[in-house]
Amino acid sequence: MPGGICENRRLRCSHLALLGSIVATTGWVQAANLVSNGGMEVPAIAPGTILTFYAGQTFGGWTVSAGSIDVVHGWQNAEGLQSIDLSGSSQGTIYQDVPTVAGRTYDLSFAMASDPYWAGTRNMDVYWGDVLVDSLSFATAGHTDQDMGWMYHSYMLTATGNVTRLLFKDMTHDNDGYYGAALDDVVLTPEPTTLLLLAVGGLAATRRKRQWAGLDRNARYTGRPSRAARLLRGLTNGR
Ligand SMILES: [Ca+2]
Repeated sequence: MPGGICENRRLRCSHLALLGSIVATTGWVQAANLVSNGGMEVPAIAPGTILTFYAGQTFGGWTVSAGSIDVVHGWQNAEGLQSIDLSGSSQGTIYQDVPTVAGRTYDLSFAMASDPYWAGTRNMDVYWGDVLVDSLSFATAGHTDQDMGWMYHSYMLTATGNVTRLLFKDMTHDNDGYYGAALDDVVLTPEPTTLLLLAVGGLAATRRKRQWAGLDRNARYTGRPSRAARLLRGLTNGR
């Protein structure tokens, strides 16, 4: 069968070849989380307990660089069985250095809430390399340890080197240091649409911010399909 299945479907096959190239180039299919232990499930601790890590210590890929944090297994989590209080006994900072490609764009998302055992507002800064991505706050009022009110936040970030430091810093100042921002479900993946959009018409790779409430991290995908998704659908339909 000379030419195979593509012989009489040249246009569609060329589209599929392009799609395959895009997928291969962008890692669009099931891109792995570049963050280790983004769900704060390591180390696994006993239900109803906390485990504190101090500056200079590491846990499951994260390094504590200031203050301390608590791994918590007991309150409602955004994902899995554990999350962290970013202020263990003093305001904590954690980071990890992730492999990146200069010029490439990445999707960062995570869930934020607060240690619910003190009624104030929690603050947290997020850094991507030297860039302050966002300064977030979370009001604890109305939430409990079984109704944490997790909020997801997501950003499009461009790397400038082959390693980028992702850092979370508790900025809660008006408590005694034991009640900080809660953090869970940190996911960093290569942006699947950036190269496609560049290929078909250009895109300024800029930061974007979205946020949504609840425990379903996929909730953000219930909105209108992105331009890239619509283009991909057209390609796969042979149009
Ligand atoms: Ca978790």
